[in-house]
Amino acid sequence: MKITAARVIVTCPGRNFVTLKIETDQGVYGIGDATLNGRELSVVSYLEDHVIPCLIGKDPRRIEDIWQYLYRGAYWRRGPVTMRAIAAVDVALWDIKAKMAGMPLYDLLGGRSRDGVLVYGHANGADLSETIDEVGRYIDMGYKAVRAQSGIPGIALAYGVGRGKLYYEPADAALPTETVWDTRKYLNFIPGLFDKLRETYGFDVELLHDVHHRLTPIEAGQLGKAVEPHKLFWLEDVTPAENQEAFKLVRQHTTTPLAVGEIFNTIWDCKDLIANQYIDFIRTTIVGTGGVTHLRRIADFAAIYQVRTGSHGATDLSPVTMGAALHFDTWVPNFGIQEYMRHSEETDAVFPHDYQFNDGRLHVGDTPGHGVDIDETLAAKYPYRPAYLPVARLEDGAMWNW
Ligand code: EZ4
Ligand code: CO
Repeated sequence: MKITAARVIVTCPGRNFVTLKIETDQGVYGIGDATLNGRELSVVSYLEDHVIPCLIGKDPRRIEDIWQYLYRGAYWRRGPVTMRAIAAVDVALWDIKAKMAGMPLYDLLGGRSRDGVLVYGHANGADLSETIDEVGRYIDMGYKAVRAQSGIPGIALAYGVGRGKLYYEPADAALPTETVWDTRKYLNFIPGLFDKLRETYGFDVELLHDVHHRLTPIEAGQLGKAVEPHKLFWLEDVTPAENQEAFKLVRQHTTTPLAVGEIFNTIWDCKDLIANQYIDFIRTTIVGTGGVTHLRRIADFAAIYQVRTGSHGATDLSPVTMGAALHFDTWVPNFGIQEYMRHSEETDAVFPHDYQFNDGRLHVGDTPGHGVDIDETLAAKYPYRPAYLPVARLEDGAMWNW
């Protein structure tokens, strides 16, 4: 069996997506997601100029060998561009293999571990009372877990509060939007938000919150301690994680569960976080971390330390990643939760898929492969549009982490 062709499809049904389609001499094709929010075209070039020429003629059944070829063979390892390109190839090859086997991907991975995949939705409001209402709206839709982000008094354009609600999108401008950050105002506000949320909705619903890399380790320890009574499912990205040891300090000060990893690219980015049990949930995802082949390695490693998965699932990951992730989640023994930001109707139409939301969980279908396709005719109607994530500055103008 041979790979005969591979093509990159760029489409913007409301936001940009990069998709790789691999074709074979048996007529079976597979698709993989290569979207890198705000840096899309760099992955297009990496695939078209440097990966696809190496794929033609290779046996698509040799997924592991092709993964190692692209990882070791580049000489230059890791990084968001490289690992997304590898992920796109890997997911397309798993799609092909599962189609050839006539199995849904989860079956090929080892079979079903659970009936459905627990997901959390994004509730966000401009202020405290709107955020309380939005969380209620998600509970009414059947969600068992909700992430709460709120506008902060005195902070213009706080993280996680977009113009939309159900379809909120952070990459919102042709050049990065400037936002301002103030740690003191944030820390003064957040415990009160969760007081009110627990007072209103009780303790049965799981609540989550994303700090989005804004705090120092000791500030993160303070916040974790302050929200301990609110029993969060997790506090996410409390501090930047380039220095994995930074989490040791956070961990020493709080029992609030910690999640990190949506911007990680390989197992090496989380090796110490996991082995030292500094975290509870690893948020690496299929598209960001070299596909199913590498995410499986991370999950198995994490299982030894009772760290569970909590894969990134924002709208900048296409439905192709969501489909593959749901198969992964259906199989992976140490599953925790899956993030689920709903794609727009335009996006869902470009990427027909068989997963469905029902009663707080997503359920994969039994279509052979990962169950997601691309409608190329429709995709062609939405040309690429530059869109960037915002940047953040402190009040004195100095750059901070967005
Ligand atoms: O801001 O994926 O937990 N989810 C997140 C995301 C990120 C976006 C950035 O592109 O932090 O919403
Ligand atoms: Co996040």
